[in-house]
Amino acid sequence: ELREQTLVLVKPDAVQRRLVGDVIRRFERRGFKLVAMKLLQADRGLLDKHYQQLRQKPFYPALLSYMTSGPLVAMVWEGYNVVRSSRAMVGDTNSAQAAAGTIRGDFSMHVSRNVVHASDSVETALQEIGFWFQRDELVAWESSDRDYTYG
Ligand code: DAT
Ligand code: MG
Repeated sequence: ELREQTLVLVKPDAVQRRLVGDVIRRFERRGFKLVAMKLLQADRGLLDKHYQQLRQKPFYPALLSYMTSGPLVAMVWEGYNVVRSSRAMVGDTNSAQAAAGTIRGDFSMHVSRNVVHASDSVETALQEIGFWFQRDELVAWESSDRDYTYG
């Protein structure tokens, strides 16, 4: 499916550390297509939905305070196998174990400041994109290099 989409968040630590461009660059270089992007201050209501599976975890209060500590950048990337490929590019949840060459492995050391989010399945991605974006914020466009990035 060439139209698969995923949600990527450049988390507040990465915005503060001026890493937004580095994250975007990796997705662009891989060939994925940017179809939505915005800088915003997330509120608790949005994060409670986004992290609904984690609300009972002991670290959830700290995660909320980190994720609301400043602006973040939300993006939707599109392309073949983008959900799985993005997870591989992002690396292990725990930055201390993330492989070199991954975003977390190259830009962070600790699980509590792990720079980026990427959806973990196609179903989750659909749900998460709906939490962060209005339907009319996604832009449908054809990239001119299409025949050179897909066979
Ligand atoms: P991922 O972001 O790799 O999908 P996740 O969905 O399991 O990982 O958890 C979401 C975020 O919660 C993760 O990026 C960082 C934080 N987190 C997860 N496990 C944690 C832990 N043991 N201690 C502190 N923060 C944690
Ligand atoms: Mg997750």
